[in-house]
Amino acid sequence: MKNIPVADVRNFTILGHSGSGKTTLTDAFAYKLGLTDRQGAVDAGTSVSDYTDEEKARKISVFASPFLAELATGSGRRFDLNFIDTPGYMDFYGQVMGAVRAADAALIAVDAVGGVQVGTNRAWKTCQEAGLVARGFVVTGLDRDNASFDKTVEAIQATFGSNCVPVMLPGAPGEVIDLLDAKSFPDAVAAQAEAIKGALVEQAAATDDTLIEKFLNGDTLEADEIAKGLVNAVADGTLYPIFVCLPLKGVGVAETLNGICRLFPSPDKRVFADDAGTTIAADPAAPFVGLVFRTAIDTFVGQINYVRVIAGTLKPQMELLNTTTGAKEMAGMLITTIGKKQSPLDAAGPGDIVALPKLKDTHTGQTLAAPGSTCRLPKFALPQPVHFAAVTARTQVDEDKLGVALARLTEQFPTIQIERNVETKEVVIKGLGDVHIDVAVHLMKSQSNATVDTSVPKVAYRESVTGTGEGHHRHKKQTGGRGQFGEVYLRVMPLPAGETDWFVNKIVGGAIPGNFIPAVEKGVHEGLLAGAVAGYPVQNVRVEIYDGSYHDVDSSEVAFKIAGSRAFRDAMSKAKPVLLEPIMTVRITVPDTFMGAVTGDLNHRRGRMLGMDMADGLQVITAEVPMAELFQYCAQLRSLTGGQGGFEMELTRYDIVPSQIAQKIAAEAAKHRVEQDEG
Ligand SMILES: Nc1nc2c(ncn2[C@@H]2O[C@H](COP(=O)(O)OP(=O)(O)OP(=O)(O)O)[C@@H](O)[C@H]2O)c(=O)[nH]1
Ligand SMILES: [Mg+2]
Repeated sequence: MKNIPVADVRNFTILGHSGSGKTTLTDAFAYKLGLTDRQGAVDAGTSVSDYTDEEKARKISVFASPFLAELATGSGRRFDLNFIDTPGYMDFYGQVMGAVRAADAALIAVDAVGGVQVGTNRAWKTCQEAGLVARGFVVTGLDRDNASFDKTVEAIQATFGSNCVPVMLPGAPGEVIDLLDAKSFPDAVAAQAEAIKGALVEQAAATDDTLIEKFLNGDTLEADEIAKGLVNAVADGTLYPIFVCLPLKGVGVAETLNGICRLFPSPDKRVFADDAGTTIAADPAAPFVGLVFRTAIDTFVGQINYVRVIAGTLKPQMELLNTTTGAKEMAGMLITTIGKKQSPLDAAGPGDIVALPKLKDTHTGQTLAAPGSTCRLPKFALPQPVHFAAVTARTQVDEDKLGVALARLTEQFPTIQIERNVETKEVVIKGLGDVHIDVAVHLMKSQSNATVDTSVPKVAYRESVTGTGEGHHRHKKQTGGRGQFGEVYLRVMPLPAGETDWFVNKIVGGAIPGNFIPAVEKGVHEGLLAGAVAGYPVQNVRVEIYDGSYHDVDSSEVAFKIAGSRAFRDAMSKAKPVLLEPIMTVRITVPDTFMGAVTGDLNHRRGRMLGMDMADGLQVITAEVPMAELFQYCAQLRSLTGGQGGFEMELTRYDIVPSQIAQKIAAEAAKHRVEQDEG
């Protein structure tokens, strides 16, 4: 395959709103390119792109799936084509972020019924952020009821600019019109077609002296000449071509493939730079540099890393250096995948995507390069998790496998975080949505045979005081021989902001001898671990010991420790104690029509509005909401907005839980303590 020059390599990622037809388009491409005998279909579970059990069961894409194919054009020119189909669900957005960094161009699928949606905007923005300049649109779903090509184009232009221009139009049923190729147009669209083509030809002619001469002489420019003139406009983002395709009917597929090959730039046009800003030329003879954009776990092969070759030529058995970690690696086999099918490759050059099985210690986002290289590609920031679930292994056997299962999850999804919370003693999986967590739990079972149950995580509450309280404990025990004696008086109050000195000894006259003070402090410290309200850790308090008494023979460290701890509990319960809860700042992005529903719902969640803004045609609501109210929020937001809303959140501070709710939590905690004591 590598006798194809870099100029004839193309590399696309297919992006778009969920359900906009990305995978259906990918299946149509794969079939047209001869990779499958029959066209795969998402609904029938035969898609070559949504081929994993998770994707087949849910009929949605979960992973970024690449494939490599060759296209022979009528003129005898052969293209080496790489595609990466991506998931539209926000839950799997991490996969999209890898794909946009690995591709030279983005094809954004826009469904002709739904038009421009939140996911369309997100795709565009992700490309902007990743510096992926060459973008185009494929209008899909034209065979559906209420589909409109013209309205879809209008919406695309209204959102992304008038330099989004159709290069194809829908024709008679079962036909499309390739504006560059067609010499004449059907009457129904002639005026529109002539106008668009005229503008495209003019734009193309302006890029080249010979073309402009031909154009001014009134000569007809050939399709390839027009395309050649337009490639640079696509490469530098002054033209975003719009294609039309009816993938389920096989209409427009060949024309779209042909169009994207001639209008989109080759890998030497997307400028990759290392993290020091040095450009990396797409030279097949240069030392190898590649980006790992996805790590997968394959049932048979184990770990597979998908690599986008940026420079050099990768060959089997090549020694490699992971320049991100410094680890030495060895490329064993190079493989290309289409669905479950894997075929060996003997070389991969700039622009190609190849899978490397069984690397030792290499993961998504890292750079692989020739030994001795110092080239490292810039890191990309991943979105923060918004949906949390506590997981519990069902049996001891499952518990033993839990560690490996969780590690495999984070390898495949760098957007998943695992937290072992010492306060709540729970293992919490954090992901980008409820579907993400659900997929994760299934994968733990299917890949690692670990069955886990999930539950809403416990909130890591804290406790503090709002007033001053005095407490006392006299610990006295006479058990045969030597007794135990220690008496402590202390005061608890809020710790003034900015101060750290929390334990103050105000004893005068040796009421408690100095050598027992550390024991009192230890006791108070123990008291801080379980506050007086509901047994949660106490923060931001100052403790002053001011009096006490001792016994020459019976006083001991143990006795003063116990007295300190109990006196603290006594004082805290009188110092207007409160329960504190984590408060998150959330940023919710929704189309205007859902504003009322979303803000109303936030009120029910004890949310406090901080502001509203417009960004990219959408409303952005900023609010503070207690974490306890957000555990199921992503499903709620999806149902409130029909999947059009998105949100992000971060921990801002701890704040006082309203007393009614605090009472319930305290009662719950007391019940739990009794159960534990009895158990
Ligand atoms: N009628 C019609 N249905 C389509 C078309 N394209 C896709 N569909 C259907 O729409 C549904 C979603 O299609 P997919 O190809 O899975 O969409 P997707 O964008 O890959 O979805 P995600 O990957 O989950 O974001 C499936 O039921 C497809 O059969 C089309 O052009 N016409
Ligand atoms: Mg899909």
